[in-house]
Amino acid sequence: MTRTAAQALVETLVRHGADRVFCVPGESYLAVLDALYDHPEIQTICCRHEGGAGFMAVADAKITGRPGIALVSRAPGASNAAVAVYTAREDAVPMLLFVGQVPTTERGMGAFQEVDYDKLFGTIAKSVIEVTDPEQLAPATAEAFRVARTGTPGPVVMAMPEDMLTMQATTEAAEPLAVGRPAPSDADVSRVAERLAQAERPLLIAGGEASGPAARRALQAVSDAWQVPVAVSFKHQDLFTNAHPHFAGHLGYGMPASVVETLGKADLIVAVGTRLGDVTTQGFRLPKAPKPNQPLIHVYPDKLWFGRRSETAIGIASAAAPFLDALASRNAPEPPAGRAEWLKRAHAVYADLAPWKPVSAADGVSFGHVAAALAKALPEDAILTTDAGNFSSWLHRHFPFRSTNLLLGAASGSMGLGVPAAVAAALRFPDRQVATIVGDGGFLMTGNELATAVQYGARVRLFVSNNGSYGTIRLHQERHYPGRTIATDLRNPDFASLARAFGAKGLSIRTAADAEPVVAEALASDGPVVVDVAASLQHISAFTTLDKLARGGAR
Ligand SMILES: Cc1ncc(C[n+]2csc(CCOP(=O)(O)OP(=O)(O)O)c2C)c(N)n1
Repeated sequence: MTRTAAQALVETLVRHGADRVFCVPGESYLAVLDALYDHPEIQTICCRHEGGAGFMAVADAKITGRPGIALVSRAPGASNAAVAVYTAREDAVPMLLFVGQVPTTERGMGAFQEVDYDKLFGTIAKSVIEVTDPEQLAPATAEAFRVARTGTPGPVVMAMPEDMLTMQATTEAAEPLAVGRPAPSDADVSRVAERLAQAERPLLIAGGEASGPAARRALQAVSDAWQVPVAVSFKHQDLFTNAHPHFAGHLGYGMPASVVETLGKADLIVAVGTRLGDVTTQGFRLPKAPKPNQPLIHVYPDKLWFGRRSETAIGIASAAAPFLDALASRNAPEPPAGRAEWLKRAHAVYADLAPWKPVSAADGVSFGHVAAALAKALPEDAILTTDAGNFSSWLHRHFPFRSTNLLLGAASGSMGLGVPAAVAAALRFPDRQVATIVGDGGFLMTGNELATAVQYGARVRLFVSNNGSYGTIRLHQERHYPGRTIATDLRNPDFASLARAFGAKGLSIRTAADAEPVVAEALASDGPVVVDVAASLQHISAFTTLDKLARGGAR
């Protein structure tokens, strides 16, 4: 039986278990859309901007562990989607971006909306494939799934010339290719067990590759059995229950110097499922690059990262879950005498920062009131999504994440993920609470996807920190160019009215006293909700104020 290449592509997606794709339609890949029409087992979510569609695919991949899929039109659509491709690479998330291309007969002629995707995505995608032979589209798609998931997961861009898509293909839809899931050898685990048994002050740093439910359970089991404190990498604060006495903090932005000082006293670091990036290592100081102050054991599925930043004593090419499982099942000996004291010191890094003290502000509500109200009201399995900006400092500082929560943020630091990630999460989990915190800057970048939430009934709760500023950049201006504020003031719409115009519920938090009742009302609502928070700019982050900055105060 023959089929068009586009039909073979969609059948291949079905065979790979794809059940949802995010798109903005384009004339360049009409044949794929038409093939999707015949496959209702794949839900096609029509978005409002390719950045939003791409971010939804990134978030969906973070949730399911399978490649997130976005389809976009040629050059203009592809350019709009680039931020999500970059984020998928930075966050090591498997993603497939299918892009239309001009007909093969016009390729190289500078045709309308022709672009060389190898060049456009060359440095941000893991791989770029342009398929010109209709017989190859299905097998190339299977290969794209494999590449996106192998080693360091990442984005694969598939360019599809318009005429190729409608040509007949005799090849069957392609079956999934095997993806190796590297596991440690017994000898590897023994070497780690020996070092751990001897260390007085070990520290485990867990990252995003350890975010599946099995890895979370095994992480807890290792920490309990081996009496090891656990710090978590940037934007992965949900991997380990923060209130647990072994939790040693979130290695994100804004951490006081004392964090590196205290945790840097570790005499062994075991990094699992993290690439030990710049933010997590607090500027390549924990562990120190290029030569750490203590032996570093690095466990990651891709050995490319061993020794790349910091000298590695032992590198184990393994996924987090099998390594942690194997380690948890070893008999842990009684730890050395100083261990209990070390656990206390490591937990104090988090515990000293975490308590929230209500503050009053003359120019609005400190966003800490919202974080505190969310902490009080959200159930244990709530999903939180964040955008990039200072408002997130209150969440990271004061929200006591549990390993049953799911936190979706961009380690790439890209603004714009928060709202699309909420839509993707609410579609996956219609019965769980999905709360988003986003700035007024980020909300007007991809908040248009509120329309997508309304259209598909995604129950998102979006809390907008309306401080009238690109606050993060304002903070940097205050530090480096005090009194010379430029291009950071924002004049905003009333986000609650805007929400109503979209067909969502619009609420407002105007005073600190509004925080708890309005959060409760938002969480009790049936459909999508936007809460406009009149946020204080004076309280510019959870760590400082404009007045302190003006006095040359730290942070
Ligand atoms: C796509 C993108 N553009 C620009 C930046 C630079 N940037 C980082 S934070 C920020 C301001 C965020 O403002 P807002 O969303 O209002 O949150 P706030 O910092 O005020 O809490 C900007 C412009 C970025 N990280 N990503």
